Amino acid sequence: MNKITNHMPTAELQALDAAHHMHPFTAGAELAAKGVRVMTQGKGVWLTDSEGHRIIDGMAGLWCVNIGYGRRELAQAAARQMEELSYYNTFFQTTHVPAIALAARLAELAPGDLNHVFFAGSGSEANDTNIRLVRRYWAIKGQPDKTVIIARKNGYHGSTMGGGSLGGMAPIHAHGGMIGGIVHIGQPHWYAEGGDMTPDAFGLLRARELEEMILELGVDKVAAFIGEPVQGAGGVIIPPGTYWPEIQRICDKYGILLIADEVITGFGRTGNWFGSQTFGIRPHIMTIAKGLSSGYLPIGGSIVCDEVADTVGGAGDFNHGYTYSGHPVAAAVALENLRIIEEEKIIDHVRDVAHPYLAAKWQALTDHPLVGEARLVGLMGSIALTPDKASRAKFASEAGAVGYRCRERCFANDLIMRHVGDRMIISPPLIITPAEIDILIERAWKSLDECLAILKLEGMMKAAA
Ligand code: PXG
Repeated sequence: MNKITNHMPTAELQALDAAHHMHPFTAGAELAAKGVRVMTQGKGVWLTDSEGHRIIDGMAGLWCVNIGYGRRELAQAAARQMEELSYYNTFFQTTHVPAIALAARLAELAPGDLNHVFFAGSGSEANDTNIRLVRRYWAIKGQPDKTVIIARKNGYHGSTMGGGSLGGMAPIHAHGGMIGGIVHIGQPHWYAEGGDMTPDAFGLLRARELEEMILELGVDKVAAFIGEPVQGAGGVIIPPGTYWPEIQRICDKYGILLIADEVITGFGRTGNWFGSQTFGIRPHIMTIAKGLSSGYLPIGGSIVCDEVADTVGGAGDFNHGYTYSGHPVAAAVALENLRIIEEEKIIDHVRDVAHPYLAAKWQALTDHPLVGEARLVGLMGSIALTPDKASRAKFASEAGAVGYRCRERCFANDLIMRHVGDRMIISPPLIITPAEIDILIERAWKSLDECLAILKLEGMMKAAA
């Protein structure tokens, strides 16, 4: 076969991709017919595709490229580590310097007594670790029946059998089923589900579903609760202020373990190192991935509190682990990424510059006829598209039909802004500048205008009955 390069015609790359590459969460045949988009380069917040378009990446890849694309320091860290020790495992009473250094650094960064790290290759794997870890913890404590994990509808925790089961997304459960011992309570999504309640009252109501579920199952059956500080893949659902304090109170009262899935919210996304700090959550375990390496290499993990780590570590082998747990090259790259976040004061930039600058412009999108609400925490945001702002109405069309049309306009305007149903979401690289935010917003307005025109043309500005 000829060498396949960036310089091949797009159509040839598309044909080869269609013939051989199965994409995640994608209708393969449909994509093959349409032709996939081919990305070729990235620098800062900018991507280039095979047609030469300069695209502003409002999603930081898949919520992960926190420091932006193309940083030479990370490439150099990887090269140095590959030459020094390209691989060794962390099983069989062995370690290496990158894993030691990264675990120690994460213990320093993580709040409270989250002092121990179990490494994985991704967020899904880390959540699978968490399932086994909390069940093992309670078994050692003499309560082997405490196995159930309570999660939330429309939560996302990955796409392995464990991660997909923790997630509360029916389309994922429909493909391959669920593992047992996981139940879901309602999400704190006031805009879509809060009706006439105030956001704060609704936040309390949804948090109290946790207490009801614990009482229904029996506290002697419940191992843990898991939640994302802010639901990401579910549509950037920022919970009402009452929600997390009430969840924390309930976890404390019944002594169940609290897992904060920080895969998206970690490493500066919400304006602090962790979303748990932004929302006042005191988890026993944090799931991390994505921004840990800014997506330069796959790495994830669980940051675990003293009590759980000491209990599990003090009771013989924990029969769990991955070939690539603490992979030295991924760990070296993650360390370099954390150094850059700290030394370049990227989280200060989010909190003091980029968030305030974007927040005003993001809020102003509610002046657009299609936009019912705009929410933003740190640099993750969403807008709700609606045919009727006053009633927060859904569209009469199938959920997502409008969002999809809006996303298509964004892509056509060289902006990556995604849709979840009929919500549009952003999560740009944390290094985005005010000038780049201006471009993002300008392209978002243009795309919304074009989307509105299309909806009118297609007669889709109708509210669901
Ligand atoms: N937890 C959370 C909160 C996530 O957002 C995972 C776990 C799983 O991580 P891995 O590394 O196994 O993918 C995620 C991943 C989307 C989308 O459509 C979001 C994710 C992954 C794929 C698609 O927004 N988040």
